Amino acid sequence: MKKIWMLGCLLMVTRLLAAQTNAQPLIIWDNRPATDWMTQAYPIGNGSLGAMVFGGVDRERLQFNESSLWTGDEQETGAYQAFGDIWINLDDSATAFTNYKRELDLNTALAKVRYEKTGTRFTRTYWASHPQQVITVNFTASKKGAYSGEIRLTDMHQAAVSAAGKGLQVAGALNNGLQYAVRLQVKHTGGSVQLLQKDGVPVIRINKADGFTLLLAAATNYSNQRSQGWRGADPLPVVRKRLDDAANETIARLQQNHVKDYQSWFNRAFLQLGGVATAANKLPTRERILQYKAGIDAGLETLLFQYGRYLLISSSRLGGLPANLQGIWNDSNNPPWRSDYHSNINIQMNYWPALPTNLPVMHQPYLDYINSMREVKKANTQKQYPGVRGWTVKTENNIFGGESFLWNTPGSAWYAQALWEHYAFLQDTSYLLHFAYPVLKEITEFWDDHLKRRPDGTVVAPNGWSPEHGPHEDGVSHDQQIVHDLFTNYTEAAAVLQLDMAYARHISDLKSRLLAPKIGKWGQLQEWETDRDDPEDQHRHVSHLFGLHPGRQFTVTHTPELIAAAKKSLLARGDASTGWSMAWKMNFWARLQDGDHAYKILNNFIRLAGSGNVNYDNGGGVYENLLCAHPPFQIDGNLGYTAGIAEMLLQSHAGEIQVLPALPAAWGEGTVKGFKARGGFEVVELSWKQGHITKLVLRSESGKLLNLLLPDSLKGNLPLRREDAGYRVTTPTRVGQLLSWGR
Ligand code: FUC
Repeated sequence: MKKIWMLGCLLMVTRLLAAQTNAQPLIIWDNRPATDWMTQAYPIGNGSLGAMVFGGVDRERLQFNESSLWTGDEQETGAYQAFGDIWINLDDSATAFTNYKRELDLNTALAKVRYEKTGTRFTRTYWASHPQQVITVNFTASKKGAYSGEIRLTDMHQAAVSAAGKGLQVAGALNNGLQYAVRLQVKHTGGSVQLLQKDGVPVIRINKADGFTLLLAAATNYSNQRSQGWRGADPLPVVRKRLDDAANETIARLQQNHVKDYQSWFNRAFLQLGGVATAANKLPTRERILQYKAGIDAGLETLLFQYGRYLLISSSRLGGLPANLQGIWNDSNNPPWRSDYHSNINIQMNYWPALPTNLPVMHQPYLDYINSMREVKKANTQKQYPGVRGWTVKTENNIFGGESFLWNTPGSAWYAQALWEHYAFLQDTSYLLHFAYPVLKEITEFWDDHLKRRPDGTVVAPNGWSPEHGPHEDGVSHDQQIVHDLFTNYTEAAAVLQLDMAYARHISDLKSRLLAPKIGKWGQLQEWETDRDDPEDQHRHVSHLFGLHPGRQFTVTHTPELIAAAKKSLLARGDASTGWSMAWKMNFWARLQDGDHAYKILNNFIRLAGSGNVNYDNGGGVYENLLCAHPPFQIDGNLGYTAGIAEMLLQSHAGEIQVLPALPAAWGEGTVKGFKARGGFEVVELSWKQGHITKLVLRSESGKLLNLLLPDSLKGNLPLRREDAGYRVTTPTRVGQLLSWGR
């Protein structure tokens, strides 16, 4: 069974490799080295192995991570750990450098540092290769013999560094028994390389090399196969083999393989907003953020959009763990919120852009994670709610199933949405049957058992908490809406598969009795059953609008009264906020189909945040390296921003595809390629000028019925049928069929 859907997965991968071209420059850059990890260094990653690049001229530092280096176990949450650092000290620190540039190119996933010293040009190129599973740093110079210096490796858990062949190695274990290993090797041209002992520690000494390359591999014995009790193979032989394989390739080939692999994902979605890239590109990113003005630097808005996709590709790969609060990048053994998996918005938001922006394979680690948790979570749930079927989760989660903080009962139902969405976008029935449905069903069973039936016939989620404020009580709107979403997804899945029809009818009946959303005394959508919403409340969580986004209970087309109430609530909550909260608000305003308001939040998001401390008082924004400042850095904001832009330009949650549903006036013209819509459709091209669509080409990937709605203002010269809501096309399609309108 599992094999069939794995095959489906592979076919999907191959089919999806058809690339778009990203012609525009997408570069984050600076004219000085980084001194601060969180706000300045640049992230590179291959899904599990990652590093932050500082780019110091004489003192280079690469702080590296591996996604499974975690303390904790099935009970204790523990924390995601920093792995170690590579330090490169070059001898010639007395000579001044000029023409320094440090960049991260999103088109190639290569970081680069360039500078000059007394006429010699020095270049470094950094990448984290997925095909090779190594981090590579290549040092070249325009003059022979230009490099002399020392390279050290340090471990964040103080295990001893030993010499290994021509390189350095650490093999250690955490207090939970998790084994880890890292190996660093150097290849060089010209001059010589030797291993020395310095202060009792082995270091690599480089003497007058023309150039050299560092190769680093790191792994742990973590396995997400529950049958092995989380403990897999000894990581040291794995790491050794990866390094040997990489060392046998030429550097040019290593780089080519990396760029090709990365682009096979990245190039699948293209976005250009507001005409051709602006001159702002010529400014270091830090200054560009400071000078950012809405309506002028659409290039920066696009850069941030693509950065979200870059970060997801770099932190979420098939077979690996999902992106945590900081993706995979973390320099501390005691990071904020453990750099964990928070189930009350954060991990979910990480995956919002994956399907709409054509990265379905990057979505899979999240689904695999959910799947791998089931047995542990069932056991934990039994302890809390004896006798129920299925499972749910607490708010803070690790990679072993251990969890902490409060029971976040709707957490599992929110996870279930991702399982359904993967089907909704890709229409892969084999995946739905073999992978998603069993999980959807057991989560549905939990709620079937857990819900409270009241004497008046209404059904409520008991003892909930609207994250993260207000009383603990029954029927909290957030819980009601998430359960509503789960039941919708479950019954639709059962209908597609024609399975468990009697049970699906029972769930459908239960859904119809769920305490319904209420409109309160100031016209707001009530956050609780009691009409107690405070119009002054500006809490960052806006959880009672789940049904608007990412749910689909409230839609402009089908529930205009609830939409009006949701708008009231959102206006009261205000625009200023912290990182992920702003990103969520962009998505809300997109779903309210108010493009100008979504754009206003987007403008607030592009604001240089100074401090890396946990401090919400001054609101969120982005750092110089464009990582989202909650603050501190949390990757959810970056990924939610990307999803927000996708949501402004294409929607498909209401049973129809809506093109440019929330286009702000500032984006008078633009082009989108490769975005995906539910029902199995891809935008081959969508172009607009002066707010009017000039070209729309869709490809049917599923052969399903196309139900397309275009607003009046965008009718242009398209042959469409007029309806109240706009212009509609309803037509059967064939797999692979292109449907086009306009010039
Ligand atoms: C939730 C939020 C916090 C933070 C944390 C990781 O609890 O309320 O703001 O994002 O997750």
